[in-house]
Amino acid sequence: MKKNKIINEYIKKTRQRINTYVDNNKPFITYVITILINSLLLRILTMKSFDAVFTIKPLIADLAFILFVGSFVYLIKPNHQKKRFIYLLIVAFLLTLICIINSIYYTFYTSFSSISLIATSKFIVEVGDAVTQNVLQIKDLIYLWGPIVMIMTYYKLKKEGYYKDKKRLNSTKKMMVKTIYVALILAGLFIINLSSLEVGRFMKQWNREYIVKRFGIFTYHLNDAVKSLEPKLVTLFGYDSAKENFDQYFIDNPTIYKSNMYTNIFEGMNIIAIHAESIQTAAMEQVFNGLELTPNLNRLAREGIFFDHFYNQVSVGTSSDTEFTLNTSLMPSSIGTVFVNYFDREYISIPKLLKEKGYYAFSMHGNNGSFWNRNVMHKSLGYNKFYSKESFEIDDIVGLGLSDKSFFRQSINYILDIKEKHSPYYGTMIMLSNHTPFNDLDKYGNFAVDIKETVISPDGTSEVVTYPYMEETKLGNYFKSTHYADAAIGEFIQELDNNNLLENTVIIIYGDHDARLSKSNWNLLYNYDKDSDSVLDESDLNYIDFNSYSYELNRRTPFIIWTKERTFNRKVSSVMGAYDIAPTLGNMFNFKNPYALGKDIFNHLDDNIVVFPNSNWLTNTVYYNSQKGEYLTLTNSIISSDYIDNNIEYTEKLLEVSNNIINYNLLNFSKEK
Ligand code: GP9
Ligand code: MN
Repeated sequence: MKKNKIINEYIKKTRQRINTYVDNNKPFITYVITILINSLLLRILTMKSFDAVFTIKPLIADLAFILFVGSFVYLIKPNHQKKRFIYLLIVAFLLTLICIINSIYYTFYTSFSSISLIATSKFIVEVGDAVTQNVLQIKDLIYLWGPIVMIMTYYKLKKEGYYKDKKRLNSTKKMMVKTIYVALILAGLFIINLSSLEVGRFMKQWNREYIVKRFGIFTYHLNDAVKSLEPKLVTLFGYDSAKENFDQYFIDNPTIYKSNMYTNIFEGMNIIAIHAESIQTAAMEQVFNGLELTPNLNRLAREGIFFDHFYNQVSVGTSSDTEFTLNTSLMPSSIGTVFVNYFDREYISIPKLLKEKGYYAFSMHGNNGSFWNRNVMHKSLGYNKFYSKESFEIDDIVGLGLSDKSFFRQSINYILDIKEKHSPYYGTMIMLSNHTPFNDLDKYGNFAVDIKETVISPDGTSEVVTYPYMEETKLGNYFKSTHYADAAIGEFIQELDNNNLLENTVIIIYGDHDARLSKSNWNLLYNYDKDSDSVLDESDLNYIDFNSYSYELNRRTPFIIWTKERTFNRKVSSVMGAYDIAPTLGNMFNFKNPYALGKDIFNHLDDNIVVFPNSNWLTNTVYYNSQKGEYLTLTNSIISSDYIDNNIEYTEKLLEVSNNIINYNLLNFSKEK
């Protein structure tokens, strides 16, 4: 009885407190609610995602942000109610403006705006275009209802004598501290509920839709502002020493083009480069129940030149880092991502070098053009045209979006059109379907990743016994997805052939990075015990130690050079990095990048080195782990400490010069001081 009374009393008091708070802070509450609704409205109207209504996370993040910036209103003395109102109105107007700008930007780019894009004069015209071509649609202005309601509320309250009430004078600086507390608690709640995927994507900031959907527009822009400042801050100092270091590097390591058996063999031929999402060389090596997992890639690899120890050198920019490194022979940036943060620098790239030789350069991708900021960066890299999602009919979806099969099918007409108008051409086809999390299983077709064995009983009858093996595992799903991607590549090559597009054309295929699956997945593949349907015991004689080095070495992705016009049947097993592609193709197609960090692999089959962005490095004889300061020898040859030290030094210098080139825009010779 007594307990109930206390509870009732408590509820009564809390209710009273809330009522007093609401009564004393009506203008502030109006501000919070209207802006919160505007942010929600933006998510619904742009991404047309009605699940945005039911997602609590972005609402919490928005609320924390809105409360925080609004809280400073309590610094203004309570008897200056008009000034307080003006402060709230200005904040509300600015936040509404963010919604309006994004609403306009989204219509044009199917993405959200970025401070770095607007602030960079080179691209302002583009954003300017977007604004002028999108003359004030009603849906962009709808957000103004917020400030209008605030103004109306202000005058209504004024008329009612609300501001004359002495009670309102209680809300002072103390109120600000309390509001900030609430904002911080909300922010804390929001942060502890984030998944690692959400945190990862937030740090990278490239998937803008995803971030706005999960974090709300204001947190997105806050993060965007910080990310946009990063590259500016690092370049404020140190240009002269960076330039000196750059000059010295290329004196010590000049880019030499020595001729070899492949010099100029493909000069003047078209290039179609297939960016094969997440394809690992290890996947190409898989055979299940007598069936090759990737028969098409395997055939192309057999007939062409196949580099089976090719490694990507990606950092947080994954796909985009490979596109960058492959085209420029530079390393990805150590801070941020080149495609997102350093798109406004000058780069020497394959498209630009080929264009000097009369080529036309294009790229195609079935996803949003703003992913990885490609719509801006592909222009920077020198592609004449980038065909993104808008150019394709989204008639078949696998994984992240338009299926590879449909994408390739639809691209044929575009390529035919390009062929008619331009010759020769260089095209990059960026695949999409084989992307983590590889769970669109019913779309991949039927490819069993189990083990089927025929057992003959003593009475002569036979029976097929099935062991699950990779079925229902993440790696197994990845294999099924890879099988789909391989089939898509096969169909594409066939269609190109049917349309005479293989004539005078070289096909380049590269896996863009590994599938990012954990070590335990691969361990099961290489150490499967049928009887227990699990990993073999380590003491078993057949147990293969798949350790962290094996994992790193297993991240190989295929690199294939193939043309219908000539059979090579060549496998190259020396280690090679994505930065070696431009110099290697340069020798074959006769274009030269004097500031390449990679090498023509055919002149360095024995002494090549693959540098990774985390300063690990790999040669034919050693994998060096710079985090641990230890290495694994890959052959029986004796490794001298000089060999290790020289390569460590080379790696550090190479990474430094690459970062300097990007940060200080050192390839922009027109602006040289
Ligand atoms: C997105 C696709 C994926 O369009 O290229 O990028 P990733 O996650 O592989 O870096
Ligand atoms: Mn990728």
